[in-house]
Amino acid sequence: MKISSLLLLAASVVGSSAPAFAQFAKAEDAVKYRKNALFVMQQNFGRVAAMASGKAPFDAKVAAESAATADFVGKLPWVAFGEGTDKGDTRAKPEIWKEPAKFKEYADKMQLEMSKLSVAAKTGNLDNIKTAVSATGGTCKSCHDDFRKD
Ligand code: ASC
Repeated sequence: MKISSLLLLAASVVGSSAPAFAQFAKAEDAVKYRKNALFVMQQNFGRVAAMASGKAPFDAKVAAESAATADFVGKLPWVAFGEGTDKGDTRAKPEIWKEPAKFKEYADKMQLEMSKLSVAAKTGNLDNIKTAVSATGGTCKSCHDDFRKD
């Protein structure tokens, strides 16, 4: 085997045995990262949801921008749920690491519904937005029910 192949092999072995939060300097950073991403997502989703429920005046441009931001930011948290990030300042339940396939299914469903909300918001049609907000909110809730403390 060539030296370069050996080096590649060694790198992949080291890589696969490193903790999943290795892309963050420490587990604490992973927790902060996912919480901040989820917070920014919620703030943007919440703005659109407030318009959908009539609590805020409907502004099609703000709705479209907010939904697009929520859609993008909603893709970010998941990489930060690696092994070893179950402790500290987090409400994440241990079930996340016991049932990773189910957790991923919920996370994927949320991202799918959030992307549909972004499409709906671009139409500028409030009825479409209401339907998509409701579907998206349901995915937030079911994940919190099963995977978040309190
Ligand atoms: C939000 C938020 C949630 C969801 C959920 C919808 O704005 O913070 O967790 O919507 O309440 O049922």
